[in-house]
Order: sequence, then C-alpha cells, then structure tokens
Amino acid sequence: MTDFAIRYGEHVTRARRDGRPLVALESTIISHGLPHPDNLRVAREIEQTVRDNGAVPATIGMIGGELVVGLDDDQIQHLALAEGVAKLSVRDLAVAAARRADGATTVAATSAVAAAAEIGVFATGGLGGVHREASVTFDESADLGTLARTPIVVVCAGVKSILDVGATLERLETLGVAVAGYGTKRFPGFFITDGGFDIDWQLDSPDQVADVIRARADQGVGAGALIVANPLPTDEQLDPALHDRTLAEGLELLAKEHITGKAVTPFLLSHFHESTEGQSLAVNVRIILRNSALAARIAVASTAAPAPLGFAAPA
Ligand code: PSU
Ligand code: MN
Repeated sequence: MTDFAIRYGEHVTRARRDGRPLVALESTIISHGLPHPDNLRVAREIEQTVRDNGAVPATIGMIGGELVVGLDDDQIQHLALAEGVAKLSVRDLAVAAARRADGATTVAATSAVAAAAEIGVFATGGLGGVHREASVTFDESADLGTLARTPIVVVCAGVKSILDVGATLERLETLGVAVAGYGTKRFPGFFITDGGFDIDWQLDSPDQVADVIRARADQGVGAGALIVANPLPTDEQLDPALHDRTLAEGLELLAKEHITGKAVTPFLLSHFHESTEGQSLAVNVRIILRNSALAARIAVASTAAPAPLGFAAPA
C-alpha cells in the first residue's frame, strides 16, 4: 500500500464511468448487527436487492487498513466471518488504517465515506441515536452528529427501538438533520412500525425524494443529511408485546453485565435475536432489504434528474 486513500471496487469504478446510480451500504450491520452465518447470506441479499432495483451496491468497510468503497464478495465474506473485526466510527478511520485493521463501518462512518466518494444515497436498518439512560451515561450515537454535517440521503426504518426515540428526534431537530417519513407522518420504530412520534414531512415516491435532493442542491443552503424513514408494514413488524418484553429484559441484562459504549447496540441486538428465537432477526432482515430496494429506486430517480450528485457540496 502506498497511501491511505480510499480504494474503489471495480464494480464501483465501472458504475461511475457509465454514469450508473450507486447505493452505499454499511458493514457494521454485517459484522456486529447480525449473527453468523446468516450475516453473510444477508449481506449478499442486500447487494442483490440493490441490483434488482436498478442500482449498483457499494458496501463500505476496511480490509487490512484499506478503506474500500465497493467491497468484493471475498472481502464481504471476510468482514462477515473473521474474528476481531473492529467497529469503526468516523473517528476510528485514520487510526484503524494506520494500524492496518479490519473494520466494519457504522452508519456514521459509512455516510462520511460515501459522501467523500460522492455517493448520494445510503441504505441501512435503523440509525443509532440517544440511548435510554443517556441523561446519566451521555450515550448518544455518533451517527447523529455525523449526519448533521454529511450530505447524504439515508434510508432507514427510523432509529433502533432500543433507543429513546423521542430524545433522538429532538436531537435530530437540534442538529438540523431533515427527517421525512416514507408514505407516513409517523416516525417508524425499527422492529415496530410505529415509533410513537409524529414527524413534519411525508414523501411518497422515489421521485419526490429526488426532488428534495435537487432542491437542496439548487438552494445551496444546509449541508446535513436527509433521513427517509421507511416503516415496515404492520403485518411484518415484530409483535409489539414481544418487543417490549424482550427490550425490558435486554436493558436489565445490560445493567447487570455492565455493558457500555460501542458494545451496547450489538449486545441488545443479539439479545433480541436470541431471545425471540430468530423472529427479530427475520424482521431485521426484512427491514434492511426493503430499505435497500427503496434506496436503489431513489438513486435511480435522482440519477435521471438533472443534478445526479445533487447533494455534492457547492463548488
Ligand atoms: N442497523 C441495523 N443493525 C445495526 C446497525 C444499524 O439494523 O447493527 C448499526 C449501525 O452501524 C449503526 C450502529 O451506526 O448500529 C449504531 O451503533 P452505536 O449505537 O454504538 O453508535
Ligand atoms: Mn454509543
């Protein structure tokens, strides 16, 4: 390796040359958010879903210190199955590269890298946010602060329901991150359809999202992300009673086992997957696949529009 610059997968370079729409995908969800070996299968399904909907997937992560936009299948397999893959937020990227680490990028790191690579649309499951108990622990995901300064569209099913959803929405407002519901004015709650809060804006089609991207580029005002919050249909959500029970247990275990910091989110997700005997896992997978499909359609719609890199910083 001669330097630490971003490496591009061949398929991404080709897509860029041909003017094809790209969708950024994160790798923390693969390495830390889903159990082995389902995670590898799901990572491949996510990429295939993006392709099936007309766009080119660019999964982002770090291999031996190389920050890669558009991991190939071997690299995805490595991040899915290897031991000791680090969870990388934005602050970790340079240190991890210098240390030649293998790492999976969070929503924060993935959006920052995607924006640097001029990819305007990103799909994930649920954002990080303000944790319950944050008034004591100060645990607020770096996802929020990063989205405030990162010009990208993030398609997600709201924020993870393990969080304090109301506090997270307040922080998103303070930080100036735009939030729109997809087909709804209720903010989704990840595993559950309705997160319990109203939001101001609703967008109903990929073209409408593309209009927002264009409007923001034309205006040249404001540099933060647009969150497109895409709820699961109610008949596909995790049973809300099961959800609440599982969450209460998980939060108790968290306190008892003194789990803190970046381990909190992976711990709670795996608690859900184990104690619902895979029901939450199936729901989580549906969430990601639906979001990937929508992100691809948004990328296609915004490539068809006059300003394909609508969110790129004004010259
Ligand atoms: N969405 C999922 N599963 C995940 C995540 C999102 O369906 O595992 C990851 C994302 O990478 C997100 C991270 O950035 O969880 C949040 O971690 P923390 O709360 O430590 O910031
Ligand atoms: Mn945290």
